Amino acid sequence: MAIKYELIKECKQSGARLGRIQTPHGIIETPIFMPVGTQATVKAMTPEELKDIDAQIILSNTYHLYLRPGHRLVEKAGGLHKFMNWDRPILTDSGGFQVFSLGDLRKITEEGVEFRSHLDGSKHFLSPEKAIEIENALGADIIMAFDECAPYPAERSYVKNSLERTTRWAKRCKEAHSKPDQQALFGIIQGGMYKDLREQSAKEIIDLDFPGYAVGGLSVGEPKELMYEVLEYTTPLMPKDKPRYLMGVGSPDCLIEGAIRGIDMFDCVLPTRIARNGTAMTSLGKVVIKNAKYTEDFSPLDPNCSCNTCKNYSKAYLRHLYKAEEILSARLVTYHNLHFLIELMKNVREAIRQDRLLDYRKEFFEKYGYEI
Ligand code: PRF
Ligand code: ZN
Repeated sequence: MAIKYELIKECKQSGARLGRIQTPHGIIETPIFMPVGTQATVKAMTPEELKDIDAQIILSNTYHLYLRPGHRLVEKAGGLHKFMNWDRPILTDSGGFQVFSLGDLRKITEEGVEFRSHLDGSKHFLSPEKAIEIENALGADIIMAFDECAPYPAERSYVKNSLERTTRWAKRCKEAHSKPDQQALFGIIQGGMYKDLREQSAKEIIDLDFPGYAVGGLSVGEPKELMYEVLEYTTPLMPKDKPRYLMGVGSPDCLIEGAIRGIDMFDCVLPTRIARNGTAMTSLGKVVIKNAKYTEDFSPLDPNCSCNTCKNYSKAYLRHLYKAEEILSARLVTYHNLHFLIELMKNVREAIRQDRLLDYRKEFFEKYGYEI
């Protein structure tokens, strides 16, 4: 077994869990937020900086690394950890989600997905076997099965076919996986917004017996309340002794609401993406740094933040960097946003330890507002 999950305690106020995942590259404390490093880099951050802010695990992507620089090159470098100089845990997504997002550029069959590269238009084929071959070569600690994420909204019949194919693909992924003692392969539950289809998918995927399970197919454009409702009936179907990962979710409110509903792992491009557009997540809500009201505001982005950016730089300076299109703007705001989410999850873990996550949610939202 590549990983070991230990459930430390459950919150008495909510469904949240405090846990620990042991991986070949160290321990992850859960609930955790995983910064996204699609192209073997968390945009604008060095691995040294990621360590400064206590990032415990990062996510990378099969689809992108397969197209460029190629998984065999990464393998020659000694694997993804060595290639990018990150010696802590890594999770790779299978590429399914990215390929399905290509729209007209792809064709789905039972065998897999034919698609054209977003880089040069060249033709490729990704199947469960191919995705696992790539993930085995990249060498992440946790690897994801090749699934199909149905769009929202979608007809029941479409979602049913798609989740049943996801089960058949999950089985093929498991059979293709050549390093189960070094890399933990997680299964992905689909089923859209249909309760009985989530139940069917959960049963079929859990019957295949993976070391961890993800909830896929959420945060695809549905209202947040609907996502919370789906989580409310899906997480109780999942085994207590395995980690639970909610894919592609990372706004501060969704992290808290997800943890309350028993999710242990989250990832999202949101904090890094909006940082490059000059938006900071703070304890008092969003700060859009280009706003004229910050022209002469010499206070930090977040008065309650202890990060390097907030210790040393003012909103007026960050606004100037952004307006002047200086790359330091992206670096300093990304550093702050990731620090903010990592601190938020530390607070969530402490609140679970003290059986007061619902109280913590209330305190958080009183300051933060409800806008992101
Ligand atoms: N499947 C995979 N990756 C994903 C998703 C999914 O459903 C999502 C859905 N929000 C994000 N990333 N493989
Ligand atoms: Zn800060």
